[in-house]
Amino acid sequence: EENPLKRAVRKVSDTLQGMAGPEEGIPGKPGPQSPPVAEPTEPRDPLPPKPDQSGPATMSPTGHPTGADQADVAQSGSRLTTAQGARLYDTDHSLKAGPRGPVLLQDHHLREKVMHFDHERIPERVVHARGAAAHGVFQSYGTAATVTRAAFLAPDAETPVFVRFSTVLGSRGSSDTVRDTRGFATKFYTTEGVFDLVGNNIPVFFVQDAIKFPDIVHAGKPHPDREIPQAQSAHDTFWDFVSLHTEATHHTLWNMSDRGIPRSYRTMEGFGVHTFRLVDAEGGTTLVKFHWKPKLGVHSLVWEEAQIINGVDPDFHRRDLADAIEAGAYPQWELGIQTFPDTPDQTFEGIDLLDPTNLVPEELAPVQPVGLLTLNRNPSNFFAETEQVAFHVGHLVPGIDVTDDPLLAGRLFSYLDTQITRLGGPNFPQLPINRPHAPVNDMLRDGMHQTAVHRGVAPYRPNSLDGGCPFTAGADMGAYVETPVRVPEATKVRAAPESFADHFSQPRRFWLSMTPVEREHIIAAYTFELGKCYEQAVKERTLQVLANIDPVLCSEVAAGLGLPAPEPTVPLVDVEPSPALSQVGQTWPVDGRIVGIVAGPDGDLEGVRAVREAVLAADMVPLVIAPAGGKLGSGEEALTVQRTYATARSVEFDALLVAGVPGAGADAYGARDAKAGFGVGAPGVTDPRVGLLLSEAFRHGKAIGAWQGAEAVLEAAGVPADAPGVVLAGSGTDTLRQVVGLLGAHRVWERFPAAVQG
Ligand code: HDD
Repeated sequence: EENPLKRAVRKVSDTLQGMAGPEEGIPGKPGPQSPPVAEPTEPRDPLPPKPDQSGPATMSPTGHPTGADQADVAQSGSRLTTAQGARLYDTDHSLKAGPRGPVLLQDHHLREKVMHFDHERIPERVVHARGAAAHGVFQSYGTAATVTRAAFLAPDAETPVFVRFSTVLGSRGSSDTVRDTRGFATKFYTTEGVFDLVGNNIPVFFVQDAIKFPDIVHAGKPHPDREIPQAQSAHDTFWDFVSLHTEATHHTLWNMSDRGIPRSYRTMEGFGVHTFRLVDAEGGTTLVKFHWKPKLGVHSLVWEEAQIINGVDPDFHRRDLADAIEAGAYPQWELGIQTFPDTPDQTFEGIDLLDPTNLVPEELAPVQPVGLLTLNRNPSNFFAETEQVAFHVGHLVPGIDVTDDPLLAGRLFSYLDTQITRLGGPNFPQLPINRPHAPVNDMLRDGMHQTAVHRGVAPYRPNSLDGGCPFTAGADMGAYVETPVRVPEATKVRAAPESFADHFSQPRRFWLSMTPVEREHIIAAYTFELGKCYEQAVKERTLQVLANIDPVLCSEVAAGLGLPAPEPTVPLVDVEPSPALSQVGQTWPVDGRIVGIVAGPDGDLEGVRAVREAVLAADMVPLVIAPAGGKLGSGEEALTVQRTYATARSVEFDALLVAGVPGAGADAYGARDAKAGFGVGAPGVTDPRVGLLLSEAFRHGKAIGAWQGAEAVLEAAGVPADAPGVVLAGSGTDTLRQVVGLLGAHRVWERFPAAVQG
């Protein structure tokens, strides 16, 4: 019996295969070889949603009406109508006084159609505008039940979820693989109401107080005069602010690390950032930090790869998430918690838990798994779900409470407030994607875009006219009761606590926890970003900040900028590294990895077929790359081509294999023989696109393999056969076996010249 994941990967591969031809294609989707499809002449009902595309239940589990049923809001009927349901006979021509005459004002259909179109856009999110989302389920292990009474964390609880990932700075249409923080927002539709965990892929934040949020965002967004650059921090205003406002140092360092350019949403960690307070059934409290740990490990792109992807496939992360789910290779994360005693000082091992620029090393407080998140359903409508979903850190359930983190306090205001502009009024909780799956009886009435038809006459308390309904509940009936935390006697001030003043020891810990190759990437990132700045003072001030993290970091970046390295202005603290912060050095599952198989028309088709099967068997995705689209070989055995030399670019693949050519000796064929299929264009020259494919993959530390003499192609691409991570074997499957071994480490790290030693 094939395991579900293998089945799933096989399905995606078959689907991709189908992209080239109608026979195996997606039903109804013409392939390039099929005859053009004529316009249908017979009406039919709208297509039902695919099984994996139905929206979330809009009724509570108890059947309580929480709004209109999905069926009421979907389009129905087979004939085109106006918004009012009147059937139309023509929607292609305006009503005119004669075919060449003026258009008449009385054309109500024209006016309705254009009026609606004129208002199709809503304001994009002021931050996190670019995103992608998916439905899923959260299965509780029950391990958190000792510290929280939250029903969705009880043993065996299963909760529907909707998760939206995002970049922070870019507009809605910006590229996915920019250097930026990523949002990781989860809506749990629990039986006790909605709980939103609105986190990021970086565990610390730029500012300690929400009053500084507009400042960091204004600095990070494009310059107000020319509105450039889009979706990135490589410009003067960003570096101006973070070099002056040194509490941003820790988050900025994470951004400049590989965390700023994730390989996939599926390979990102998520963090709740703030410290929250859990409350158990007896009222006992525990301070907590939330973590999402991806099952596939934490992996990143390399910078050049990220830049190329921005042009080649700006939807790289969005596509990756949707494809994986469509294939059934469901992304998974474990939710984990770090717990700390709820002491009056709210510190742990000297770390102020209310300072959101701090993390607590996992070596000091291990992350304890409490449940499993599986994303298993793509949204059926981007606007209705991904765009209209509204997260809010104040969407809390009994058993989870907030702390006095001043950043969190401001967020508790902002997330409701922003929806008034973005979603046009206070009734956004009625949008299908935002509706709780618990009964709602809220006494909130009327307002813009009200869709509920409320019953009763007395939406006020106390009342007698509606029989006193609705009644309040006690804590024993699941009411949300704020934890009676003692507030220390204090004087009203605009000030931060003394403990918030250390801006450098945590960044230094992060730097010291990195492997040499990760440090090299950080140095390169600072050098790139500051190199994009024009203001000398901004660069010099940033170097001063770097000197306060580490002299090596500072001097390397200074050398790249051609500037002197300053001395630190604070004593460098002797901090213990936290190995858990590094992404390098372990072996991870290879599920869902993309393996490109470069094949020429005269290549070892038998070998390619065997490799394709073996890639699938290893739960990865094989893509056959050939000079042209269509089929390789003929008859039953013909292989479908998924990528051509024109459409393939190395950045899409985690590993590349070059098919051998049977009967040809190493020196007799290949790069120098146009017949081998690698030499289109001038005979005897390797196709430059294949050369680029291989040389790029090599430069980006990807595993490369070739069999049966195809090493001549590697040689022509400038890929040394004896370099680390380059596999040459007698057969395709032998080559693949070794390449899979390399993929577990994500990249062939030995290929990066680690300029700075630990
Ligand atoms: Fe925020 C959106 C995460 C601080 C104000 N934020 C937003 C989203 C994420 C985060 C993931 C996108 C949600 C979605 O997909 O719809 N934000 C964070 C994290 C923060 C943080 C992890 C710090 C720990 N945010 C923060 C502050 C403020 C805001 C301090 C305001 C004072 N954030 C917003 C917002 C957004 C938002 C303006 C824009 C769109 C939205 O809320 O719905 O309210």
